Amino acid sequence: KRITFSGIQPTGIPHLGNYLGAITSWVSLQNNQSSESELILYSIVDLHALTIPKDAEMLRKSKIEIAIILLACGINPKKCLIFEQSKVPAHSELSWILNCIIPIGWLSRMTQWKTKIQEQKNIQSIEDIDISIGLDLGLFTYPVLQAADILLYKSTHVPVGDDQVQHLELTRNIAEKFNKLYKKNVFPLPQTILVPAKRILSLKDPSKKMSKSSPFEYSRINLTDSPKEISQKINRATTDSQKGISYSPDIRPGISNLINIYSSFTGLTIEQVVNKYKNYDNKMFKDSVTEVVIQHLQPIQKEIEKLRKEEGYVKNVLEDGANKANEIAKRNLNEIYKIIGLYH
Ligand code: AQP
Repeated sequence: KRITFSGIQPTGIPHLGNYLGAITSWVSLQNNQSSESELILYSIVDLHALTIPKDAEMLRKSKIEIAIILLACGINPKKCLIFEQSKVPAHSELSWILNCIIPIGWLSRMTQWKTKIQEQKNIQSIEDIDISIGLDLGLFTYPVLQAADILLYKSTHVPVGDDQVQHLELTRNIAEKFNKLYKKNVFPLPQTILVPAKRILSLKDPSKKMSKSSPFEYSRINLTDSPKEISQKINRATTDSQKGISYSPDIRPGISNLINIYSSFTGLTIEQVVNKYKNYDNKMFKDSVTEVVIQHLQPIQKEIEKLRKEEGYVKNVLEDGANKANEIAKRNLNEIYKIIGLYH
């Protein structure tokens, strides 16, 4: 049976990275299900959001806003389960069990916590970061909870952005270790499903990914940004002074990022985009990117406005999703508790 799981953190408004790196593939997976027996779960992972301290009221609002945005982007609760992670306690319970079999070394190699600490503490080189730097345990063990999210449902497929590839590899290692330890094939090894868009980069500093939690508002385009904001942010995006438009992520990361965004929205290949715009200057190309982004986001934004007036419906969708997810999660956790000797 094919079981797909993915999550998004309610740490702010989803941006183009979340959209092109994850949400679009969530929608197409949901629409291209091959059989009735397939199961798809999309979770608003609020427990993960606690790894970056948040104002409680903001977190509450953010969760509803994310649910609205997912629905507006085309997530259909008739075809998949959409739910809040904290409404399914088995995520935390399995996470503890997995914590007990994971060496600290596996986690210390992960780059996500290092990048977050680097930004928080304004450290120049990622090489200078180790676990003695004043790191919260939750941020460090984030990938363990993520593995629990995935393995709890015995997921076989996980659509994520390029930035999560390392965590998925770790999840497979954890599943393998658990299966070996208890001599049972409990967890399938989940496959990573990557979208062609790969990593969308920060408009301010294209050596970093576009991120909800970056303090720099103009580093990202939120799905709710007005046409004026989109235009201002793209115009301000860091590029270079080289003439013409060419794709070279190492040498011209800023321009290449914009080409990637344009290509993802239009369906044109990178090559086709470059051919079309090679003689444009940066400003003219930025205008074209702006136009495409605004045009694409317009219907989504209309739907967001509509759903904002239907909060009751959105809450019902989440409750229904959590009820169904809980049923599966409890059954699987029960089996795991028996295998490891907690239950008879
Ligand atoms: N810049 C990105 N490019 C491509 N994909 C991305 N994703 C995130 N940023 C990019 C993908 O979006 C999904 C949901 O991400 P998340 O909210 O769970 O957490 P994240 O990966 O840590 O995303 P952010 O925006 O950077 O959030 P913060 O700043 O709160 O940590 C994932 O599948 C991710 O790959």
